[in-house]
Amino acid sequence: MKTIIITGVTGQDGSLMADYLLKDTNNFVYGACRRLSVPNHQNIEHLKGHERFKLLELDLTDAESINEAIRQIKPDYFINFAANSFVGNSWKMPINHMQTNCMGVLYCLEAIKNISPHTRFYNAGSSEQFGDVSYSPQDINHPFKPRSPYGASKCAAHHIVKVYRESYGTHAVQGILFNHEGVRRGEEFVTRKITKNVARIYNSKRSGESFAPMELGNIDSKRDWSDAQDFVRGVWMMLNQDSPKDYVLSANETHSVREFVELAFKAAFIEGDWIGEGLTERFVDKETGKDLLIINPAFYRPAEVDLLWGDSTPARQELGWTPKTSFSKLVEKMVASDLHWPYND
Ligand code: NDP
Ligand code: GDR
Repeated sequence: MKTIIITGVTGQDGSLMADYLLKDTNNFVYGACRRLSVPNHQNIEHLKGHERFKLLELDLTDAESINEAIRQIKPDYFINFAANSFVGNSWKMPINHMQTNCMGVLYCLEAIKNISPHTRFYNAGSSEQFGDVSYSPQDINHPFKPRSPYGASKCAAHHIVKVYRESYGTHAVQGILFNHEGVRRGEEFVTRKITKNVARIYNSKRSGESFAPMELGNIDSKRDWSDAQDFVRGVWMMLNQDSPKDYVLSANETHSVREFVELAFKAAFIEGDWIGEGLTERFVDKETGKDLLIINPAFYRPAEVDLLWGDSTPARQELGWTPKTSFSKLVEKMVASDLHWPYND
């Protein structure tokens, strides 16, 4: 039986990875999460009591808790999905981002090197490392040009993973993953914020109540969005190569926030028109003439990554990884979930 520690198991990717790995009866999953006064375990509630799933207390900023977990379990795999993952927050808490997303990774690598060198390590890299991009689509060779403290913390982690691999032979891989979403996505991220707001507005319209428009920042930035369920499969494939190699995972297409908004309202049978420009631009309901969306400059970032567009050809060719969910299906699935509508993939 393979033993696997997953950090960040309460989050989107960690909980999906736990679900994915527990389908195989040969895996035992330790879900690592930190102590919170009010636990937020909704993504893993269904796993409690599972005979091959156990919770483990671990804080990525506390080296000793990582050492202790690795000392006790000596896992076959250590999948690190824990991070302060919200880019927008990273200007407000840059030190926390560096401590969690970079120092935390170093603590894991040190523990594996010293206590359990056979453990295979995955670290969650990000397309934010490419930042102010030089060319499109971005592949694994694209230079790192981060635009946020979050992006910088992920670049630093990337370099230290490579150093441990080359210096100590640690079986450590790092996926550079473009944006991936789903029904467990945190509500601050733009996709989920949009689908939650679309559901709220739909329900208000249906019951004849007035509604406030949703408020977004830069609707012209472009992202390469995929389904997180497709990505956890790809991560597991990366970890099971004979020798470690980093890969990009992406849909290989890019869409603006504006397009996501249009598709999300369409999925709830609400049609709108864009009116105005810049900070006064609005998305207006064709049926009622009311504002569905307005721009709020508070949601702009001090520095923006305008365009991300990935090239995951090597992962597709060498690992045999193929994503299953299209962009439009992803939007429909997220809207249906927030509306509590049935949805078949
Ligand atoms: P989430 O924000 O959904 O989950 C992050 C997890 O990290 C949560 O479980 C959180 O726990 C945990 N965490 C945060 N700080 C600590 C800490 N100090 N100690 C222990 N656990 C901690 O992120 P995702 O699942 O979306 O992303 C997973 C990883 O992939 C992250 O590293 C992210 O940066 C990276 N990534 C994500 C992409 C995406 O599009 N989703 C794209 C590229 C990279 P708690 O519940 O206690 O807050
Ligand atoms: P991102 O995701 O920064 O790409 O990081 P996010 O959904 O936060 O932003 C995407 C784009 O939307 C624009 N935007 C807004 N974003 C938020 N959150 N809220 C708004 O109101 C809003 N209005 C416009 C942003 O400016 C941005 O351009 C995600 C995270 O999962 C990271 O952890 C991961 O590494 C990267 O994806 C790849």
